Amino acid sequence: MKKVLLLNGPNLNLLGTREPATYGSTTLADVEAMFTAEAARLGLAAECFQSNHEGALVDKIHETGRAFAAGESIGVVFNPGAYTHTSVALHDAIKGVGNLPVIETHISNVHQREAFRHHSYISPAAAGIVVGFGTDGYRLALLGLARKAGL
Ligand code: CA2
Repeated sequence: MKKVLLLNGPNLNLLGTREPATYGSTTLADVEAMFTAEAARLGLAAECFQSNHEGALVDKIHETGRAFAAGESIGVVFNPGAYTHTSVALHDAIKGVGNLPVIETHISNVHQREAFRHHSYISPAAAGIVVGFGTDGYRLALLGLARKAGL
């Protein structure tokens, strides 16, 4: 069974506990359970990983790039959190591992928010982008990624 990675960046462990007007009341555990169930429905094994540390996210992208090259993974649904707007390292990691399909996903509509959220270092390296659908966006991103993989 091929794998799919749900990768969440800094502060997304707080999902559902604060700022419900912006991020909703669904917790990260809820999102991961939904993602795992939806992946299973598509015949995929989900792995879920969240970190507040940029290097840990870089390492996970490298690991998944190797799994993709070996035909063991279809790619990543990735919410890089605030690193979206700052991280050349994450941009380089995605580019550096080759063709790994990464679907950049944001819960909020970042383009409706502060100007500093309008630029993404991830988008030029992403295979697709989902923005502004709340936590449903993770499911939409998974469906798009699966479709790109021919599922
Ligand atoms: O809309 C998104 O998904 C974001 O990636 C979320 C990031 C933000 O920096 C991006 O601009 C857009 C912030 C994640 C913080 O998540 C929290 C969730 C609940 C309570 C506090 C923070």
